[in-house]
Order: sequence, then structure tokens, then C-alpha cells
Amino acid sequence: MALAGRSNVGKSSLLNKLVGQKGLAKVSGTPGKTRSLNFFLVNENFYLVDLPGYGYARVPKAVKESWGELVEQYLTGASRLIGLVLLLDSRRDPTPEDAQMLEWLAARELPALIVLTKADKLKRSQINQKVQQVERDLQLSAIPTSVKSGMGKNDLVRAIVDLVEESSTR
Ligand SMILES: Nc1nc2c(ncn2[C@@H]2O[C@H](COP(=O)(O)OP(=O)(O)OP(=O)(O)O)[C@@H](O)[C@H]2O)c(=O)[nH]1
Ligand SMILES: [Mg+2]
Repeated sequence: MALAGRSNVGKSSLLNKLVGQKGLAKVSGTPGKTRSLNFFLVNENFYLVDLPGYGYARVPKAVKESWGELVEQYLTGASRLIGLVLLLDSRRDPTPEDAQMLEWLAARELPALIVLTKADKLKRSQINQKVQQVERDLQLSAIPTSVKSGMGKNDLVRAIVDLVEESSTR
């Protein structure tokens, strides 16, 4: 399972939260922290893959292209990819790149788990509203999460484990 989403959305932070190990995947307040593909073996069973983010403007074009190429090569070559956890910032709207990622997955008939990050920055009512909006727009269910409060962690772990188990019977 790979974690994808725009730069700074919280992929590496969420991975650390999921496996309960702070500082395992490198986190930064500055977008563009993760610059390579990082594979973390979970329960000697499946890999969580921390991908570099997309959509970060303040890096040289050549660097941006090489990350894009890296992610694209991984996604097209990963014959054993189970699906993607696609992270969206609770406070923002999905970008064309997010939509592209979903189209690509649908074309490959791979499942996507939609996660809304940084829910601690919103009020409960705003979170509910955002979940409804995203679910309506993308026609997929969305899990609100916060690495600060732990919100959504159990639901997401369950969803990932379900997909892993399903894939092993395929
Ligand atoms: N308040 C809050 N901040 C968060 C949460 N998750 C991540 N952050 C912060 O968001 C920033 C970016 O987090 P990262 O995990 O490095 O984001 P990333 O998506 O891996 O970024 P790239 O590697 O650059 O693609 C850091 O400052 C984190 O502390 C959250 O749930 N709540
Ligand atoms: Mg990262």
C-alpha cells in the first residue's frame, strides 16, 4: 500500500502514526521533505510505501520532474501494489493532480482509501461537512484523521488490513 498526496499533506506523519513509531519516516514543516521512495515492512506481511509528494511549486523544475518520474515509474511498475491511501488536506479542495491519481487508480482497477488529514485544525461540524463534500465529489468514503489527536487511526488501520487480506486471496 502506498501513501500518496500533495507535498506537506502529512503522508510521512500518518505513516509514523499508523505504525506507532515517531521519527521513522522523516517529517518536515517544509514541503518537499520526502524525496525518495521509502518502503516500511509491516508485520512481515506487507509494505507501506511513503512516496514523495506532488504539487510543490518551490523546487527547481528538473527536481520536480525527477520526483514525478520516480513516483510514476513506481506506480506503473508496481505489479503487487494493493492500492493507494490518498491523503487530502481537510482544509483544502482536491487538486487536479489528486483527481489524476484517482483516475489512474480506477483505470488499473485498484482501490483508493481517501484520508482527510490535519482534522485537528477544524471544528467537528466543519470536519463532517468536509467529509460529506469529498464523499459527494469523489464518490468514495473518506476517513478524517489527525496525528495529533489520533482521530481516524483505528478506522484507517482496519481499512488497510482489510485490503491487504483481500489482496492475498486474489
Ligand atoms: N496539525 C497537524 N499537523 C500535521 C498533521 N499531520 C502532519 N502535520 C504536519 O504537516 C507537516 C508536513 O508533514 P509531513 O508528514 O512531512 O508531510 P508529507 O506529506 O510527508 O510531505 P512531503 O514528504 O514533503 O511530501 C509537518 O509539519 C507535520 O507536523 C496533523 O494531523 N495535524
Ligand atoms: Mg513525506
